[in-house]
Amino acid sequence: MAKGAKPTKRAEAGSVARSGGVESSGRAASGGSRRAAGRAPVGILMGSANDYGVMRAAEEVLDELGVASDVRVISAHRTPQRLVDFLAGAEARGLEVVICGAGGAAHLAGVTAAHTLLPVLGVPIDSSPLQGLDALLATVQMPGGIPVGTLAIGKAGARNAGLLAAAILARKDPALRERLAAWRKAQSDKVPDRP
Ligand code: AIR
Repeated sequence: MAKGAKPTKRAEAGSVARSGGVESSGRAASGGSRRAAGRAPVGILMGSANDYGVMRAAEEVLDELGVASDVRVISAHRTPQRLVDFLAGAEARGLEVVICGAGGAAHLAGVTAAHTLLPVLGVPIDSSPLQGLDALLATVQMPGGIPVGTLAIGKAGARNAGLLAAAILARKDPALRERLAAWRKAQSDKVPDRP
């Protein structure tokens, strides 16, 4: 495993059967995700380990939906070769969607999109004195021809990136689609009628 890659120590947690990296049961998360287990269909990249406080929201919601993710610290600037290496075998490893979170001059999602045909979702991280506005503009303002689906700044964006990745996978996975529908219903049920 590349230096800086997140450990897979939680990969064995739970005993839910998997199919192609997506759990075949609708079991909800029980506090631990299963990173890089088997052929994880979603990659979660972040420019710094300091971004994990935000990006774990993507990992957690995918875990709630029974979708395995491969979580890595990869910087487009500080570890460019690590990014190239990670993406070189991505499709062969079963990756289907890549989520990228970075702050400041956030080029991670854009450079990732330049190196893969997989859909890339970008999460601007609010780690700079500009509170993520710099990362938002750097991530969203891609030149025509290389798309990045950009989410909101910070945790909401990371959570939505996870949900959007699941929605993409659910197009070809009816069981995941059902879990996503159940997740949405549970969310609705939690909203009180009155304050
Ligand atoms: N970053 C790292 N390499 C390229 C970029 N844009 C970003 C990280 C992090 C911010 O720089 O995504 O949000 C600050 O990183 P650090 O490690 O100094 O805390």
